[in-house]
Amino acid sequence: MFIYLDGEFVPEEEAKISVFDHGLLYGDGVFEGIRAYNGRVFRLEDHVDRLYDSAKVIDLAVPVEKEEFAEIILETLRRNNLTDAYIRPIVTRGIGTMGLDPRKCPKPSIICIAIEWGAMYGDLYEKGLTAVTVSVRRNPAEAMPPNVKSLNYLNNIMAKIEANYKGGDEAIFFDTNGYVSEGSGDNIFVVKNGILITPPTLNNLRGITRQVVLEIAESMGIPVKEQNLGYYDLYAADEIIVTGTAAEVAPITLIDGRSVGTGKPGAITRQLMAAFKAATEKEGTPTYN
Ligand code: PXG
Repeated sequence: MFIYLDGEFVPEEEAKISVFDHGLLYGDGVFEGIRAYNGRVFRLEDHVDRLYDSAKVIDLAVPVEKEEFAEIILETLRRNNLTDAYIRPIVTRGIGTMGLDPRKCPKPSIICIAIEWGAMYGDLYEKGLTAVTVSVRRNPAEAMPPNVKSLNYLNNIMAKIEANYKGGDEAIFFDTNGYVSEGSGDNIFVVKNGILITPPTLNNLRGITRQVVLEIAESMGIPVKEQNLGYYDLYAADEIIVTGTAAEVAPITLIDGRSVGTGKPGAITRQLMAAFKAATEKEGTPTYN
């Protein structure tokens, strides 16, 4: 496996960064999670845009232009002969000394990893996932905006740990106001009376899969709403869906011990899963040619 590291493709064993990189010392940096299907990178431009927006918000100047970054991603796939892959671009604050002042880090590092990674939830797409709501709250936007996809994922990891102990496949966060936020690594939708509803993106990551699902739903004539939700809306939902680059479009059929709807993936969920799969098979930036 070859990893892109600051201008070079190096074998995985040689892909090392300094213990003084503030990405390690402070979680100071940003990343993306992207998938390629069938030799095409799905929504490449949207992911690159979001990476640069995350970087901008933390005052991190990415040392290459967006077009070059997109090319680094494509070339990482080519060097590894991948057509279907999970891609992880990372920009760290770079090497500094102790002390959290980013001015100590003159040169950000760019890393790009691409690996094969199949469906994250295996056979659960048929059966549905078990979700649990967790007591840990999503970082409020006024503290650390969930829209910054930063290298500090401890808020999400704390939620995941809680879900693990409670026996859930995924954790569902509330925000500090008690509104539904998102999963530990995916966005959430509910279906109620034929309407697809998802929270607005102040208290969660503006997911690219979320956006694709909203577009697909509109094109299929499924009514959609962006609206704050409470735990009532989860327990009373006809269907619940989580969406993410890793998770793709996945049904939740049990939440906090309650069956969702019939306890099986619902009709709208199944339509959206199929349409999403079709989109990934035909859309995207070609890697080869
Ligand atoms: N919310 C959070 C907190 C995420 O981390 C999403 C929503 C969905 O966003 P996209 O743009 O992917 O639809 C994410 C994305 C991993 C992994 O390594 C996690 C994500 C994406 C890729 C890999 O577990 N989360």
